[in-house]
Amino acid sequence: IIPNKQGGTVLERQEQKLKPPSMFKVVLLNDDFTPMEFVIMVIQQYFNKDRETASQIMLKVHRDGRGICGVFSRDVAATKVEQVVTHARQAGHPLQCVMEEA
Ligand code: NFA
Repeated sequence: IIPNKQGGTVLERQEQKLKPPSMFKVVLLNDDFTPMEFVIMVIQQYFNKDRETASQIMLKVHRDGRGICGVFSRDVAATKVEQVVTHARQAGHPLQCVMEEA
């Protein structure tokens, strides 16, 4: 909206300067206590992976300390983190799940 010399306004087309939405990796972190089977089930349930893929991701986390379960929009990533952490705490496991900008 731009003022004109008659005291009114004119509407001018906005520049299209919208950035694509940021994407976020959802990462599982290793610990010494959460059972491997529990981690495999979590990856299958919350990240839609088959058992083979879930097992590979779990072993990667176990060996390297961390592993990516998926890349999502900010809202979806935050929801996954909350769901995984809530499920783990309810089961009494210290499993950590975090999000980071991709
Ligand atoms: N390190 C855990 C164990 O030996 C397994 C684990 C894997 C935990 C991936 C957290 C994430 N029981």
